[in-house]
Amino acid sequence: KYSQLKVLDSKKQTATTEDDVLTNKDAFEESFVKHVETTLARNMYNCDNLAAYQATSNTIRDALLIDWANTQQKQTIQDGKRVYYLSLEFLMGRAMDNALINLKSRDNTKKSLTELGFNLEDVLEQEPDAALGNGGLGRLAACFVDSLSSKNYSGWGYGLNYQYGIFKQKIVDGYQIETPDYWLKYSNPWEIMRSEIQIPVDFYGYVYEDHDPNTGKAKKIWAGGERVLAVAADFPIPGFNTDNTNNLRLWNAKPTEEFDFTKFNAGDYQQSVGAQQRAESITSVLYPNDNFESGKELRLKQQYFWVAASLHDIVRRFKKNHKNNWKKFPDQIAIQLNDTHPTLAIVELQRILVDLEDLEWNEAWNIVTKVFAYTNHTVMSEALEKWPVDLLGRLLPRHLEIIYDINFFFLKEVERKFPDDRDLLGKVSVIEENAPKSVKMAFLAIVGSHKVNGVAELHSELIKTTIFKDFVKVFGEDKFTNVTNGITPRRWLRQANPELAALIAEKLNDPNYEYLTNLGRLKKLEEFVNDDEFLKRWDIVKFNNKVRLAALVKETTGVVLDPTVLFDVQVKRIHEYKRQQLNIFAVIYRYLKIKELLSQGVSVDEIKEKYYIPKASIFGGKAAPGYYMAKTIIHLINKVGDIVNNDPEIGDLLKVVFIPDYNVSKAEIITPGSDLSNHISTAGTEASGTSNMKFALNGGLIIGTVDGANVEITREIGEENIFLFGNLAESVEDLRHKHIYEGVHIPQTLAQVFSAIESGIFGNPDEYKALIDGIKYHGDYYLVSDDFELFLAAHVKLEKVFGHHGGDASDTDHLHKWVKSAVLSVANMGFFSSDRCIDEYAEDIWNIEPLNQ
Ligand code: F58
Repeated sequence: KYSQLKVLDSKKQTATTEDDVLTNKDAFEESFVKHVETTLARNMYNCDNLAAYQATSNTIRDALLIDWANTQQKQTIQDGKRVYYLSLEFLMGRAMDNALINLKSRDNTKKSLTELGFNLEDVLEQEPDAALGNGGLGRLAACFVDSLSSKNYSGWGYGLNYQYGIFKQKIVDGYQIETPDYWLKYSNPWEIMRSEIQIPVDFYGYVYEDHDPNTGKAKKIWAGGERVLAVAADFPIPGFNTDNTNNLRLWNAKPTEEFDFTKFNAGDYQQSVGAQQRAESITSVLYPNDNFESGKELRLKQQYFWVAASLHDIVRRFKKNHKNNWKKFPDQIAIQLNDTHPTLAIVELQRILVDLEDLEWNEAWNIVTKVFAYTNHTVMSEALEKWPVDLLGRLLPRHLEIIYDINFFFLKEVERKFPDDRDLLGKVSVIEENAPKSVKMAFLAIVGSHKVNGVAELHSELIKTTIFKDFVKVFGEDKFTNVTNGITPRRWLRQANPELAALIAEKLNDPNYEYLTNLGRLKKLEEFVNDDEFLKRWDIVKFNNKVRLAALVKETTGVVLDPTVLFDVQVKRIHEYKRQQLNIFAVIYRYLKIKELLSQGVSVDEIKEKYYIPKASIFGGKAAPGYYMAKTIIHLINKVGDIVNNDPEIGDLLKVVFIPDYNVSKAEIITPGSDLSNHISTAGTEASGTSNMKFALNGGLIIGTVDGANVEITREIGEENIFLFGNLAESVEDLRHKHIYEGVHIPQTLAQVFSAIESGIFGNPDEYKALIDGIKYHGDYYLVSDDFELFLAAHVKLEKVFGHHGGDASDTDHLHKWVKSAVLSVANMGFFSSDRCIDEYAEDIWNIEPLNQ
């Protein structure tokens, strides 16, 4: 160990030149020019912004790689426990600005680039988003790896390196059009290809029984089938204010050399090459569903490919240090399953230990269940994974046998514990017996894990009383826990909102921005809540951010927004349960009312004064390509925008825009520029939500339902600083029941909206028929009719507060009330740092501690 440490030491010394590029202008420029000339094979005379981005990122990457190598070496020497976060999605966004911030190199890079004739902001714009995720679940994984590094944990992410991330969304004639996101058009400077790390992964084939020649023991052999290679690509994850740099390993699928050799020999060259391409198709595309499982064979292939490669990598690393000392495995390794997508990892580890390493079943299972923990992200049945036994058995014959055995031993145990409860066995069985017979992945994940967590308090309570209640009976309460989600303040405050981050740093007397890894320190902002000078500065920061957002809206939609009006934002995946339809219906109602007032001769000024303050409704988000209802909602929003924005009578009283292709880098502009954001899901449906945290941390107020993390946000920031409305989760079931048995009551206000749509003012009413009929005649599952007027009332209340903001100076009661609420919100958002979440996982679930630096 001592000699290894010396190696580390000497490495540190050679590292200084690379480190210089972070803080020294000359060193940066020298490296920049070198990369332009050698890496890019260009020269400084024809170096455009794209080349400047590539040269800059290669320069920063060189420095990052030193920290990364040192960290891996240090972690190996310390040989402590490491957590592996298995997620099918990592929605990383852009890497460069984040690296500059975390490495404390932004100022030097900006200055150096200016000297070289470039503008840092323009250069940053060149980077494509790494959009390897759909929404909240994928972005959570990205925040978590940032926190693992920043809080000095040893933690790796494992995922897939999709060639195509989430599709790009275009709006044509008001309709969503999907185009492929070929994000690797230019080489990706942030990925380190590890061609030497290749892991074979098998599919299909058959199982037979053999006997060990030495012991005579029966043994299962999985043979035949098709083999592909998993090749590693590594992404260094820098921490903030620390050298600790973890690894995100994403797998690429490649054909094996001998792939379909028989066909090749038979002279069918074309077919043989075709089959090779099929191998690569495993990692070619991310499935674009949010809160919905499509159950396609290729999806299952992706899942197994990824967990098999990751587990063999983990086991190989363990054996290097600990040989076959399997008892130590759970002391060295924790694996977190991000939803049920990696559940086959449980089965694969049991297979490795029993079939390949010759452990007894119980000994192996004991190890497996100590290693894994499972996070649930939804209670909605359409999003719960189920794999038909036929499909699973064909693709992974040995795994299906093991699943049956796991279930058999589990049910035997349940029977022993609850001999009088025959029903219970059917309720907790991992196998769904009704056609098509299938494996319930969430149940398998629970049985194979030592902890199961939800992602916000309300959600964690709900899973215990609904979808997993029988498992609480079997395993006891303690196995089920809560870890409320969080977001990284590095990206979602410092990077997205540099002006606000700077103002806060100044007020906290914290020139090194240490509060970004100690977010509880925001609390001190409360001291300034009556300081008029401070409130004014705060308001100017918000205004500047609104100007930036207005510029984005102009650029992407052509619509000009007045930055002094209320910016009312709803950006997130489009889903009926998230209720963008509720929002757009309320916008239509507002438009109808304004038109009515105008027709009665009420002047625009009087309307502003007495009825409706001017506002811009800003929407954004993707619909899954096969989700008709979500696409209908997008279409309606766009059509309403066309009519309202081009109505000469309306002017700045109301604008409605849909920002196309909502993604992480757009979120970084939209979030700081919002006055008000909508988190208005039907109570009990949104597990947590994380954009609610982003908006509140950026000084925007929230209108929301009593759902997901809104509940805890309210508790932290105070209910006077948030606009809550709507029916509660506990009433939802009764209301749905009532809709079915007594019919849906449509309030007058909503009926007017429906009539307007049906009259054709927003285009062919047939296009919206399903949307309206779903509410009127098919049970209104998401309770739009029940919450509509409560939503309108919440708006009346909040607009009163906003309308006076910055207004009449004699109205001391209202003066600045909005801004004060914003300050108090930010001051109390410390809890929602993903650093706090990672600490909770580390202590309650993974049993790991931060490394000594
Ligand atoms: C989201 N789930 C939850 N799933 O909806 C949200 O409330 C929560 O804040 C977030 O997870 C993080 O915990 C989500 O994004 C998906 O997108 C899955 C992708 C793969 C198919 C199934 C849905």
